[in-house]
Amino acid sequence: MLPKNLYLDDRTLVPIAEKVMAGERLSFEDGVALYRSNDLLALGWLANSVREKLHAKRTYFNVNRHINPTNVCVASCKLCAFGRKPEAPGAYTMALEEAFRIAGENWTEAVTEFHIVGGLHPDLPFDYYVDLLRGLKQRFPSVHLKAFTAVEIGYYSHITQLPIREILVRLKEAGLGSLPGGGAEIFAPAVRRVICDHKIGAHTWLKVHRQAHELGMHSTATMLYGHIESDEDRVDHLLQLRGLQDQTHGFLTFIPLAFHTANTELGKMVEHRETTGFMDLKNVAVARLLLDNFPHIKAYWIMMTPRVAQVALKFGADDLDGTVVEEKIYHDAGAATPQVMTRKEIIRLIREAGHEPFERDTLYRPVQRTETSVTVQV
Ligand code: V47
Repeated sequence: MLPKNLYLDDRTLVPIAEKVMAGERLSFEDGVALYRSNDLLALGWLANSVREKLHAKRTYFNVNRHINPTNVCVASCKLCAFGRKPEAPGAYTMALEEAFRIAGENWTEAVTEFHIVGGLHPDLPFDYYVDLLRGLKQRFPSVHLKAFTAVEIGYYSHITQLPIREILVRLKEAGLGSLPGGGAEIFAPAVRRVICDHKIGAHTWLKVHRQAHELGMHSTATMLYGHIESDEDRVDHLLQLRGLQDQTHGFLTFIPLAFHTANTELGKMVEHRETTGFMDLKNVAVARLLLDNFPHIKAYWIMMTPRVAQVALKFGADDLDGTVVEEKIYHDAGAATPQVMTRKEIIRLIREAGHEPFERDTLYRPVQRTETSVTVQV
């Protein structure tokens, strides 16, 4: 029996809605049917019912800062506007002292997380990254270091000829707290060959996260949508993530990422400019429904705009990504969103949606603030 207040315009959703209400796992075919449906309000209603079961009206956010130590990259991914060849205009690499200075700049709101990702630099030794983490940890001991995508970890393994596990162990010793979810893109090999030919494949991406989980670290997962992928590719991607999560339970959150076309080779291959609000909300809702073993779904406001991210809180998302401060990957690709949002602004977006703001650290533990101190409740 479906609840009376659920109105299904698209009757093909009836069996899926019954499964969701009974807490049953959805299949590959169900996932494709969800993507094919244009009954966005029904998808949102269903995803919101799952979200409310898990988190009621609580909406998480964190105060973080992104640091991109270099944009120099040996890969030439068609999806990317951020990477540069070493001699190209705009190429930069931060000296360690510069990265430490930037980390502490405008310290108006004590951050609880540094989110650190960068290009695959041809000349920087692995020790640069170890020293970066160690130096940040020494200077900012209370800040969680969420650093290096699986693609970067795979690259460090390649340049050092050390196994992935050894790379993770050394970075963990230097202060690594968890891995961000970037570089996943779309796992389907045929799509990957076009959009990010030089990147590690799905197998290695999943292996890096599996090994990080086995070493006791958490991580996040992403999916890049809105380019040449099909509904089936997206569902396959989500179910591969769900499969690993069944085994390790190490993923904290899933973040759907909307492709931004400007200054990218891939942008020239697609007909549209940007994804639509409809598509953004549909991806949030479908992710919430398929990823039944992921505790959180994040609406990354930088990518979907604060306006759509706020609405996404009613379509399955329970987390707004943080204050960010300076963002390069999306802004190089044409994002018109601001680069920083204050705690106050994030709280307003959440309250206006009728939700309760909950400041978290990277591991979703509550953060308590006074005028002069920040403490994480362990
Ligand atoms: O891996 C690159 C994507 C990712 C473009 O883990 C692009 O909490 C759109 O992973 N258009 C990096 N997307 C960002 C990322 C992320 C962001 C926020 C939170 C977390 C988390 C992770 O951005 C890349 C790639 O998938 N990306 N270029 C582009 N033109």
